[in-house]
Amino acid sequence: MPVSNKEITGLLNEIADLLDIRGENQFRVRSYRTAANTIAGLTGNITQMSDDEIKSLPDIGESIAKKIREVSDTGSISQLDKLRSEIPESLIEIMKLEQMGPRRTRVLNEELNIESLEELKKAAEEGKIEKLEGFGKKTIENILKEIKEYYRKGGLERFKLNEAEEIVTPLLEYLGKEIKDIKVAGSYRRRKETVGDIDILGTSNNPGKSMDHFVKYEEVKEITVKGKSKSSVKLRTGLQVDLRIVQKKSFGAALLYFTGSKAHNITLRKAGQGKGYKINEYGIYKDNKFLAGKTEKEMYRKLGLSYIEPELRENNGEIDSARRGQLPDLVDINDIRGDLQAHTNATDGNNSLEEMAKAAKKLGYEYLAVTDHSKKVSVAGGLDEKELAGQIEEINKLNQGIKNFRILKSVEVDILKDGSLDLDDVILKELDLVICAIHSNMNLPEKKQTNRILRAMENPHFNILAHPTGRMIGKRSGYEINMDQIMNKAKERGCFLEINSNPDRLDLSDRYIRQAEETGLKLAISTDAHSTVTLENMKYGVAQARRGWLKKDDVINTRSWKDLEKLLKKS
Ligand code: DGT
Ligand code: CA
Ligand code: CA
Ligand code: ZN
Repeated sequence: MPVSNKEITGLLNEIADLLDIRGENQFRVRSYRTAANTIAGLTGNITQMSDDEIKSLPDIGESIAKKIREVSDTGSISQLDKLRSEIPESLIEIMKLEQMGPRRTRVLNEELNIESLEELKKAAEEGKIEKLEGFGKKTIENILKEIKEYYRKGGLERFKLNEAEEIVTPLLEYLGKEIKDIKVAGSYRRRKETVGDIDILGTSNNPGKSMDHFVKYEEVKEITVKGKSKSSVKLRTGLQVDLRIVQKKSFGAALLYFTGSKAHNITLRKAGQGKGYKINEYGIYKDNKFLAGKTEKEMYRKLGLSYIEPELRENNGEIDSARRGQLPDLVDINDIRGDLQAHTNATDGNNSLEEMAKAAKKLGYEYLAVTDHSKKVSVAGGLDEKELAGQIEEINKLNQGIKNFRILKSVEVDILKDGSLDLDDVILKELDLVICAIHSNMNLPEKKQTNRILRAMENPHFNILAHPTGRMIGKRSGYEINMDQIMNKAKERGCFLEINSNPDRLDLSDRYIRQAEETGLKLAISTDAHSTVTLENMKYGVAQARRGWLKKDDVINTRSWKDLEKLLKKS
């Protein structure tokens, strides 16, 4: 089997992280990340391409091409092995905390000589970190919380949803040959941003044989438990998978139980107790009499509740709402009529304007906003006013040739440090919509960072705030900002916030999405695609929106362009 694109992407990103911890030149660090990005957007396996083809890819030069060849020939990259041996393991552990990432790890290492989680914890508790720029009170609290969790679980390795999906999809296909009614439960089914392990349920006439089949899967590295009703394995990727074979009459009860969340289950059980019911993974019982268990729907019905979608099962009031019959009718992927953030090869995307538009149309969309970066983001080759004007012209031409589809003229304009926008109003005025975002000075103190965004929203052309918190899942926690103020201002100014569907971001969080909904602020779900392939990430953004209780009407890109256009018009 050739080394997969994903493995190579992982290795290149790791090189970038390690170089970043060491404080190497930022252009060099970034060159590995952009190369990794390019590879992630490819459809075919990169190791099957010729050297010349590899070098002709955007952002992949001679030196990185060599490393790709090295890993495909030998399975490793000597430079990475060297870096790994030079940088203390304990420092890498720190970097992997969601709140930390390479940048913050370096700062703490340089300023306070912190080299381990123990030292980090001590410095945080003693108030030493607060004095450094970019570490607010909230951040430090979160760091401490994360360290506690780390010790509790004996590690933090969680998989991002897309990573898990890539591993789970072929496994399900394999299991399907021997096992019936296969269904993934757990956090994966609830569509959390990351999953700790995978919980699979199925039924079988011959459980022994089914379990044999499971543990013989070629990706299994280690069998932890093997029984007739439950087996657990660790895959080569490090992901743990639990498989349970259950009785048909208990399938719904098991699915409900193992989908969780634990907090949802506990509240549900309490609700049942009020009616004299006992609920477990086999069914609902009263005085030892089996009342329900075959499907989740009948379980909920028996409890006097309407069906609760898995994305809502976090014990955030969904059970009360279900009792009152007031659960929201959640937005669905089929409601989405267009994508409002995508990049082309005019800046750091992989595909041309035309390729992106065609791919979006093929997904059944009516429109796609092309939102290349502005000039401040020079590493991505951001557009200046003149270049953007050129792109506008190109879009006008292309739009004449495409039927039932419209490329929206847009830009992802940088919000500069003082809150002004990176491009002249004269050109912004020509666009269908303007997406605004922060890509620099991410460590400003809360007040400054918040005011920067508030001021930007004063600009009459500001439509959508992209990746509003700037968090990167597993890497950094986002800017220090006052979200109440930002949401209120957005509402007052007729601006919208984005749910960025990139599985590395999923920005906003479910909690902030819910807050937006309660504020009466509508949201856009966008992919921020940098290739035709990643346009398909919309499903992650929609899942995130559902986790934040959004209905179709709460999402602006469920509208036709005609209706959306009206919504974007500002006084
Ligand atoms: P993860 O794997 O950390 O991403 O999160 P989950 O939610 O998949 O949790 P996991 O794999 O530990 O367990 C799967 C489900 O099983 C969980 O969502 C709810 C249920 N469950 C596990 N342990 C308990 C428990 O002690 N009590 C109750 N009521 N349910 C539990
Ligand atoms: Ca799980
Ligand atoms: Ca589990
Ligand atoms: Zn961006």
